[in-house]
Amino acid sequence: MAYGGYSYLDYKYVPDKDNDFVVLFWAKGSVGIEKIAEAIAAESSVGSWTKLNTMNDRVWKHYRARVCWVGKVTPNSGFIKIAYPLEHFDLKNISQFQASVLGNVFGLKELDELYVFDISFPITYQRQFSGPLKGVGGLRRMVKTIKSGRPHIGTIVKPKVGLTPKEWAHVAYEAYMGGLDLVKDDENLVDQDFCKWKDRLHETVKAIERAGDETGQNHLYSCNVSDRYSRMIERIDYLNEMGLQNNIVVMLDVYVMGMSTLQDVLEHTKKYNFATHGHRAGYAAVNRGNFGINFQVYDKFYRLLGIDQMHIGTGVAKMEGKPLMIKRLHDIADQFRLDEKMYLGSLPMEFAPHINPMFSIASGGLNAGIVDAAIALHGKDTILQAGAGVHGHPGGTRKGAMSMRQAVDAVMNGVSAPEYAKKHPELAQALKTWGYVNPQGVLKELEYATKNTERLTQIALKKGRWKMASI
Ligand code: RUB
Repeated sequence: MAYGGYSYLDYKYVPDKDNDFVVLFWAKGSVGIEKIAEAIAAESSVGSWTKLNTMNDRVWKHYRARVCWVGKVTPNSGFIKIAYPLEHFDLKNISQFQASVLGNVFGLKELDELYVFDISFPITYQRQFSGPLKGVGGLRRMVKTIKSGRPHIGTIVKPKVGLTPKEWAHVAYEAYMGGLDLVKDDENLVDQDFCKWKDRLHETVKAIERAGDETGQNHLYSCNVSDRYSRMIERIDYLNEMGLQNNIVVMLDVYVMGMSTLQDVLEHTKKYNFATHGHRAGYAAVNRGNFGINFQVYDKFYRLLGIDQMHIGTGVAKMEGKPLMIKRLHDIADQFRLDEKMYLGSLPMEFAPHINPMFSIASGGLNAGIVDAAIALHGKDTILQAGAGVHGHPGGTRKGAMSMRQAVDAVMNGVSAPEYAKKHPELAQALKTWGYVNPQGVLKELEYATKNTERLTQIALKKGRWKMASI
């Protein structure tokens, strides 16, 4: 078996966790799966469609990719693991990494499907990165929740766009007064004419001060600075001049701005000691179809680069992502060792000890009736954000915020939301409006997966990507 004159199959090769990248693919095409695997390995490392007169032993020995495993599902589809040596890459350059491993391979015409499930990053590579500055512990210190250990609660001001700065800040004030820790811009609100960035910032700072005087709490504002690089830097400089480190979390639309830009912006926020908030709008364009990249790959990059709090979906509400995948994204954010404990679809990996955990954000379609289920899945080290679930509450924003806070307090007191609602009218009204999602459903799904790891792997190997439990 060969592609372009060389064979990349090396099933005896055992990747080295310190020095090899391993990429787990799903592929389907018009030729045999082994040939597909070789084509991917060639195009993403040293080869091409035909033999090269310029190839030599040194290049072949040091820089080629190795197909170390093929899990055949049908003659022309299956799972593939490919190992890439550290020397192959320009280690300080994420664009180069993406152009290699996540680049031309998606365009090979023999392929009908190509999906990158996961990448395990070797420890030596991880040393290029500094990870989150604040992470879970730092953000908890800002909001003073270290002792209680409760989830943080936030809201996305709605409507997404259109409110004036004063209107926007008034909604923020109401949310803080209802007991929320965090208010945020939506991903598509930055500096539009109806709500200029600086005006909104100034009004919101006033709202934070006013609410803080009344509640005695430190409130946060995830302030969206996303734009071209130079304007983001100007905005971050301005936030620093205002000395807002204690209340502002610099919000970045991380996926759309690209990894290399993000890397530079995060150096800037870290220099000024700002916490950061990663919104992932757009990621699903390459996550859901025949060709794509699973979000767990990005989530690992965002932690390495140093986002402090990061959207990962809810698993129980409006955005895609089954509970098993959400659980995995949590593990990526807050664990140091990722086992292959669940099923085929993820790779084991260790994070370097200096890479702090990241705070995961559950957001998209949440309301007080879903909080029990969300905490059952995400645990308490999570940030629960509800937009319409706060501002669509029949009693208005403040009562919507209260209902979210009461739902979290219920869990912290070991009581179900319907029980707690008997003495908390705002929560009762939310449950009456949107219903209650019993956490047992999600708990059962997780328990089944944990007890049936091998079975789920066998199902994946027999039926392929589209029948997998996690995707
Ligand atoms: C939430 C919302 C956010 C989503 C993005 O609003 O619009 O942008 O969280 O999804 P609402 P994700 O609470 O009204 O649904 O967090 O999965 O990236």
